Amino acid sequence: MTIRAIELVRASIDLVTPMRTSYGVNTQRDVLYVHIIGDEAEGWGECVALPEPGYTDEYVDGCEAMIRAHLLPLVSGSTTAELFIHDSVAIPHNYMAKAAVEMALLDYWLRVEGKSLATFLGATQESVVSGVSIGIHDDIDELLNVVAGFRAEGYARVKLKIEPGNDIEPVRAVRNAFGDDLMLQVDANSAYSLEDAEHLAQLDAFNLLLMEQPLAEDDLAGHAELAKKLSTPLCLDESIVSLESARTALEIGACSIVNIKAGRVGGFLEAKKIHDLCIEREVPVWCGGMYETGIGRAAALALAALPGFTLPSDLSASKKYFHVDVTEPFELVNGALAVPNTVGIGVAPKSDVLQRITVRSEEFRV
Ligand code: NPG
Repeated sequence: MTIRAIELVRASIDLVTPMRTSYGVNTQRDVLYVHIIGDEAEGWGECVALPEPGYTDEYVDGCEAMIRAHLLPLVSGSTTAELFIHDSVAIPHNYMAKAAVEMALLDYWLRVEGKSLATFLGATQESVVSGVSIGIHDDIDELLNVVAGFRAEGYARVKLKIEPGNDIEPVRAVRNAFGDDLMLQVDANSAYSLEDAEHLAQLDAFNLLLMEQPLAEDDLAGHAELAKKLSTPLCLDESIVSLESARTALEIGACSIVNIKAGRVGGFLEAKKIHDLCIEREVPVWCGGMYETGIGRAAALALAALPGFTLPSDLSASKKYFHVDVTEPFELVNGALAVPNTVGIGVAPKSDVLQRITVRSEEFRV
């Protein structure tokens, strides 16, 4: 049952649609995998960091350096995910780097144990309702065509990226074109300030499910102030990096909905704690996305299947992101994705695809 080696694999996989947000344009998914090789099993983790900092201060190259120099030395032949998280507390932040190692350890030991990640986390749903996140479009007719396409594919919920100058009009156009029964929300990725409160209040007219992260990641007080001026529920994403930050945000009224991403909070064990806190406080949660390949998507689906995840996720079908996914593709069935129910994360990379997208890999004996 001993872990013998850990491989860091860098791969590059083209995105079907270059995604533009208030941080910039992503045309490729430059991804880092953590691959654990043991006597009886293998485990896979996917680092969700993007090529450049922006969404948070982490980025793929930085995560790789952090994992190689400071996190892999914490892993011995018998290190479990729980022990790794305990020992890595001494290293502040670096949530996405830690989460990638934790995920690989969870996959490895759950395969040894013969248990699925979904069962381990306490999943109660066999499928997860998929929403779709749509980047900023300058042309409204083009945006309406994109929304129509996803609606035709069966997506139950649409999330529109917004930024100053690209907000009220596109939201109004989508609401008018698709009617009130379309579940619709917006994501600002911190593009606004408290001075924009009156402007943002115009969005209250469109019956949105939520407004995600309008202000800066560290501005919890500002979000609490803004929440008093809006009827649209505020949801935090970038601001929620741990159980403690989730507790503080809820205590001061900075949000009434939480977007949970295991990669942003340092792993699935912390993500479950945040879920459990939100259930206790009757705060709805949903699972955000980070353009994961099938490896990360499989694990995120197990998390999104917990009972408190009552709002549609950003976990869309593989073909929204990649022409060929690194695992068997996740496909939308009745607006939802099936939760993997076999041991570990339930998937593994297809060796031919992994070989084709791999840029470089490095193996470390444990
Ligand atoms: O479908 O996986 C996906 C992407 C969902 O919009 C999405 N992610 O802020 O949640 C976000 C957003 C994002 C993440 C944007 C990272 C930019 C970087």
